[in-house]
Amino acid sequence: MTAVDDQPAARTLRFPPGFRWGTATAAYQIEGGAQEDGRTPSIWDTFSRTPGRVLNGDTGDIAADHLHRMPEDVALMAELGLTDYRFSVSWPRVQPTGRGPAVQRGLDFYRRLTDRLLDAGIRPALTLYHWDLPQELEDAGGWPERETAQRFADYVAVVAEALGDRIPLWTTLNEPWCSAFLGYGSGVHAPGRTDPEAALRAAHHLNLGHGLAVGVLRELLPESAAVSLVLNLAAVRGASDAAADRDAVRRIDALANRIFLDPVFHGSYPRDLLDDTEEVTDWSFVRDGDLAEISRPIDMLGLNYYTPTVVAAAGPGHVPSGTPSPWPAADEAVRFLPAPGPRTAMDWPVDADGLAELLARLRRELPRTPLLITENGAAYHDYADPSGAVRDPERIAYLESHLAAVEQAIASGVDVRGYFLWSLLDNFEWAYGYGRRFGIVHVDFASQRRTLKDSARWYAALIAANRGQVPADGRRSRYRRGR
Ligand code: IFM
Repeated sequence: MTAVDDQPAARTLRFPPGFRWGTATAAYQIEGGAQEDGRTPSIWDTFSRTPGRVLNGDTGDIAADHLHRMPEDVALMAELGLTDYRFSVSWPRVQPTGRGPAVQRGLDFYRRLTDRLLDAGIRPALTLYHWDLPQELEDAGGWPERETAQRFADYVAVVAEALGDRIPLWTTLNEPWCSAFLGYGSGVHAPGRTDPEAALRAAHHLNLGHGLAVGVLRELLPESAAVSLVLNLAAVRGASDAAADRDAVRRIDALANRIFLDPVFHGSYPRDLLDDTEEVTDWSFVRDGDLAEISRPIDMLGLNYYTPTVVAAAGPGHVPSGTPSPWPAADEAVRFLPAPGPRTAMDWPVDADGLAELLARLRRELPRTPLLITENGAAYHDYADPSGAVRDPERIAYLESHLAAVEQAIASGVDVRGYFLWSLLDNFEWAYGYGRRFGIVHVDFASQRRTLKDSARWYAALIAANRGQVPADGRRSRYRRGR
């Protein structure tokens, strides 16, 4: 069965043979089963149970019930024609206290998932950390403490020993910027701390955890397995070309991008970052040998992109917002401005040029590193109409414009190997709970019924056209109705 009838993809977006067509998810956002098989709370269980932290008091207790519906979800992926699927392992499900031996029942879920994917001809891409730190490790200090990086490396060994023979692509961390700066700076993500120094310490220890994990993976995985890191790099633009606005861009670029890119790819922290933040920290938590560890070579870089960031110099009379900032030491100096254009349900401007800008930059700066788009997508307030269909033309337009940017980037020489749409299923969107829907598959959270949205059919048609399964002649698609 396929999600497309015999009609072509709506546009003749063309990608090289072998391009990976995926979707991405994360454990806490879809799995549910929060108390099953010996799983203990992660920082997100604690945070979501804290009144006022998550919209409507939602938690990931049940989420999209993927823990129990995994076979159905893999069948959906096969129906869409996906070649790849990116998921994350829940640390507290496989190593509940963040220390010691693995819980086999926890690991078994990921073994079954991997086997199902491979049986369906879908390549698994495994992310080791997508924000669900075991609460016990947070109680011991969390990512601001060096010990957490070592705990992470030990957990990585547990997962690599169990699944190393079957997973071709491994990612250490997903979006360490969010873990460090939203988790410990602005506090809008778990664990909800608001301490600029802790945020910078966390960023370094996440980098260190990544480097230690790369070392472990190189030791335990077959040579054929690829190792990567996923960053949500910011496409930072200045409000004008004035020197002060350019300096605001430089400052945010250091805190959003170069704080990860420089140590990972060049073995150093940017001088301007250290200078900008000297009133917050002296960076003495960076020890001899750390940067060598962090800069172990990786095989690929994953880029997550949603929307650009526009900044200006704060200027005279600027009053910082007064709410805790995710940008250490930048609050007094930088103003954030809305980008123009239509917005998604996250209130994020739709702007595919930002993706093009980042890809061009990565080609200039890291010409020998293959890239994957590991997340890209949009939230809209989707619902099933009386006929049962879920119409999401804005999401299709969003995806089409961003995939067109990727197509063009490849044509201009950027080495992009694949695209993982965020997300397969509607899911727990962190502080927005179930109030934002990113899926191309609609989930009715009361019944857990899955319904393909129009965007899923559009994506399936595009994949089929590119995999040579249907002709792509530019005619408008007709998608098979209903499931
Ligand atoms: O849902 C998140 C995902 O977990 C990480 N990247 C951004 C997505 C949308 O906010």
